[in-house]
Amino acid sequence: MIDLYAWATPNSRKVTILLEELGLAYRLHPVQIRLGEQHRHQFLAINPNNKIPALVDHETGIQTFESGAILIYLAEKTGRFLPKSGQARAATLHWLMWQMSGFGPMLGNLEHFSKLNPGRSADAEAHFQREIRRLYGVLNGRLGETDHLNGDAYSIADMATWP
Ligand SMILES: N[C@@H](CCC(=O)N[C@@H](CS)C(=O)NCC(=O)O)C(=O)O
Repeated sequence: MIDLYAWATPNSRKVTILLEELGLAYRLHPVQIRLGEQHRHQFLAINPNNKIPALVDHETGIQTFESGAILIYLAEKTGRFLPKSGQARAATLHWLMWQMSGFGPMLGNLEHFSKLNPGRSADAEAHFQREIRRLYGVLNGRLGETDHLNGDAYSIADMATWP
């Protein structure tokens, strides 16, 4: 059985999308981040970085956190949605890293400055808006040439980027 610690957020949804696509049984443990439950010591034992999502797989004894690492773990465990070799594997991993290091965090920063704290820093708002426009341009360009980010088939890179 798999225990998933999550809340209704984009990073958590990446993992529930994959678990549902794989048809794996899992228990969902809601971590209410607005109430600070991610700082409880029981949760820090699973993710010392106090962020959701985190996952414990009792079948293998493995526990892991960071949405991208969880996607790779589950894809490798089941042999699905991450090609085993070649260009499609390289592309799945580089688009996944693109989402994890650029698209996701920049959207989070833009939300922080433009939506949740408008007017606090015009420079930060302009900076993140520029960067997000650029990243959407990159994504639009890629999806203009192929149906799936890795250029081959539906993969964990698409599941990471959609939510
Ligand atoms: N890079 C991490 C980011 C995780 C993350 O930012 N989680 C947010 C919710 S989407 C969170 O737990 N926020 C609570 C907090 O920052 O205290 C991942 O992809 O798993």
